[in-house]
Amino acid sequence: MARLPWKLPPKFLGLEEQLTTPEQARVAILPVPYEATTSYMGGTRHGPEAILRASRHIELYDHELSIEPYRVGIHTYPALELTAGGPEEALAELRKAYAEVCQLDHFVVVLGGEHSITQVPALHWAQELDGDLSILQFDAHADLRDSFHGTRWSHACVMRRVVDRVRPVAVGVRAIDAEERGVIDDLGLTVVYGEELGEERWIERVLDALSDNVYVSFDVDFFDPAYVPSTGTPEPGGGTWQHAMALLRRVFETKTVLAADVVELAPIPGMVAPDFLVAKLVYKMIGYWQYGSV
Ligand SMILES: [Mn+2]
Repeated sequence: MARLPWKLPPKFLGLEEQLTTPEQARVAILPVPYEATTSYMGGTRHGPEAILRASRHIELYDHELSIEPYRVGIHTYPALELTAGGPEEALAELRKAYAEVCQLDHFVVVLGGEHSITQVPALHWAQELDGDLSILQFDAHADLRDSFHGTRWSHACVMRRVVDRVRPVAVGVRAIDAEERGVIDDLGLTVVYGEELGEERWIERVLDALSDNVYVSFDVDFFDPAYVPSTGTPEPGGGTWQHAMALLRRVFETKTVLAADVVELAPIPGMVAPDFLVAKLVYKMIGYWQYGSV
């Protein structure tokens, strides 16, 4: 029976069994198709599945790094179905699950789902490191509102929920309100706005602002909608693939990146290029992590 062509549960890259067991793998993918507070276009609950599907078509050799990053082994967990009983309960479930997953010592990449889930891994690592952590936030938005559409647990508030314990350094920001501008100024947060991407020393500004230990949170609306229109709130004037790669490479080379998430992909049926881009982004991060950790 085992030899019959059963449909397999979706696995990142569609790797063979021996490279995906939790014992063999050094990297783990945790799909969290959570969507509760989306404010404009929905569909981010389909993000993880689209990323996993697209990942099967990625070239496994990374010519930039001259390595085959998949050889470190990548375990893909089944999707976590968080309760629909409210954001606080859902995040509590995620907190428990994330803590258990982290016990296995993998480099864990969470696939969202909406951005509100980031507060769980960010606070987990902040606690582990006794506050010696910063967040590199790729995002069109600052997510620093105290509440949004009546809830403090919205995707638009996620950095405000963590900012007193972990310092975010945001890149690609181009849609904020006056309250958020006030928080940025009051706390002296470093923000690289959309129009500043690619400016002289923009990467050094980010590196200088980050502490040695970094959590990477990648909201795919960082990208210009020309690259990724498939997201909840697409904003013009975003970053390119090259911006993201140039910064990520330097961060993984010079900092200790503990874990990451990639959130807010809301796939558009029939449009595969953004799904593929995001899947490849995850694979590039795994490659940079491996490269940076040798
Ligand atoms: Mn965003």
